[in-house]
Amino acid sequence: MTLLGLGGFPAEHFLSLDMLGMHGTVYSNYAINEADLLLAFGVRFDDRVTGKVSEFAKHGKIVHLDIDPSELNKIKKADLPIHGDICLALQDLVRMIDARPKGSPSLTAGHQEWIKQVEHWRATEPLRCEAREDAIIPQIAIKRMWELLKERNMLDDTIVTTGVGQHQMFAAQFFKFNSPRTWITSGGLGSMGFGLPSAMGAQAANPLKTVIDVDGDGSFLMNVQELATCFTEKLPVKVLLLNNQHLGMVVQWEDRFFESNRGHTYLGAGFDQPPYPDFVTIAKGFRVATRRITDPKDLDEALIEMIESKGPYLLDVMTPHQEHVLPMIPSGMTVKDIIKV
Ligand SMILES: Cc1cc2nc3c(=O)[nH]c(=O)nc-3n(C[C@H](O)[C@H](O)[C@H](O)COP(=O)(O)OP(=O)(O)OC[C@H]3O[C@@H](n4cnc5c(N)ncnc54)[C@H](O)[C@@H]3O)c2cc1C
Ligand SMILES: Cc1ncc(C[n+]2csc(CCOP(=O)(O)OP(=O)(O)O)c2C)c(N)n1
Ligand SMILES: [Mg+2]
Repeated sequence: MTLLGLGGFPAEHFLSLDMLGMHGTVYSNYAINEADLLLAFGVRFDDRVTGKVSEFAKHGKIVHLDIDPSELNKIKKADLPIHGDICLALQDLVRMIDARPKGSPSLTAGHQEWIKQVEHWRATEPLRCEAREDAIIPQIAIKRMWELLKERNMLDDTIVTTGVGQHQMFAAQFFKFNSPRTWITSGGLGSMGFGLPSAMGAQAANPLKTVIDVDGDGSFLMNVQELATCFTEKLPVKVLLLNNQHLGMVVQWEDRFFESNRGHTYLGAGFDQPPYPDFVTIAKGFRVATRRITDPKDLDEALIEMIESKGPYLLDVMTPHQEHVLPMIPSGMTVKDIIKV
């Protein structure tokens, strides 16, 4: 699945390979790279998915189905381009499969070896993150939130939105979306500031659901004034703020590709200073319930307090800025260049 497709197929299904692309799983990228046939339905081969286009899915044949004819053969040449609505096209496909004469060879014959291969990649190259005793790792914060929601049977009634950056990618990787329309994120142009307003819209449309904005400190700051709307309109949106005091995604590129030269990517007031800005004071100013945590021992209790709160809530989770989103296929490169550690 692409970033925007998450939830379209249950992440916990054994055939799910999770996200592909720049920060996708190793196993999905290997599978796309080695597949004989790629059914690319309702996707537009964004550069964060393909990396170097000429090398992407080079091995197999591509069937590309899109409702917008201008997308066909635009970025990636398709062996079979199909212009149509996916709903109707899939219904037609099922009808054609059902109409095959009795005794036709099974469509899944020969898939066993392939599935075994994919299982092997998945077992040997899982998404990795290591908990620390001295700091809350952003991936763990998201993973624990997912587990707590699952334990409470709340997953199908929870909608997650995000800002743009590392926290967005960690959410895509570590929150397992099992149903459509439970995940709202800004891909493509990737607009920081998207998380809170989109959560408010989702909450207004789904008053009985739990809506959680997993946000970054930089992104959240761009529309922080909307806490007032949450308060006045009684929108009980929750914000899980992964506060690394940096424009973390840019810092990651600085660290990996620009010898850690910092270009105004530090947001804090000094490493010996308390967190800046003080989001807890800001939330209090808007009369939004809030709490800051730094100790991993407090994580579960604080997450439960956030999930169970009746009104809007801001949980300010201090996280280390040294964490990188991995795996990563650097821009314009191929699956062979994947960075795993
Ligand atoms: C920091 C950052 C990192 C990112 N990293 C990744 C990454 O690792 N992996 C990743 O996948 N993405 C990543 N993205 C997102 C990426 O930029 C794109 O937004 C995303 O890959 C596009 O997904 P898509 O092609 O499924 O969706 P869209 O761009 O929405 O394209 C959907 C396509 O489906 C067609 N369509 C719509 N309705 C129908 C219909 N009814 N029938 C048929 N066709 C239809 C549309 O015409 C369109 O061509 C990242 C974004 C950011 C900001
Ligand atoms: C409006 C806007 N400006 C700049 C960018 C470029 N950009 C992408 S991610 C990012 C850093 C985001 O920082 P933060 O919200 O704190 O998230 P983190 O990566 O630290 O999790 C920036 C500046 C953008 N996507 N949108
Ligand atoms: Mg940040």
